[in-house]
Amino acid sequence: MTAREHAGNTLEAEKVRAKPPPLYKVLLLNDDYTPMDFVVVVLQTVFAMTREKATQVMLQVHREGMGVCGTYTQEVAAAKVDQVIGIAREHQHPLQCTMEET
Ligand code: TYC
Repeated sequence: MTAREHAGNTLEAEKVRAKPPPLYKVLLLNDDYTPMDFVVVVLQTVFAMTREKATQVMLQVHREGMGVCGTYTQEVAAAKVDQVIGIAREHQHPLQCTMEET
């Protein structure tokens, strides 16, 4: 009897056979206009970073052009990208954020 056929265990068996979901990096992009302090607050708010971690990530993006904010499932990554872009728009900053499969 296969795992799929095992009476009463269908859901568990499907879980065992399922592939893990693909993961996505959320990437923050540099620009010349968004204030550094604003980027730090966005990273603390959306990605639950400490002020120190958020400052490190912001400075890496500022110096290197791009940085990783975190790795998430597709839905969570997309929601975080939307949140970052939404907060930036509300404050009329051009801050951009995107996601990429790991
Ligand atoms: N380069 C911006 C400045 O000098 C700061 C900045 C950092 C902007 C990170 C965007 O994702 C960013 N004010």
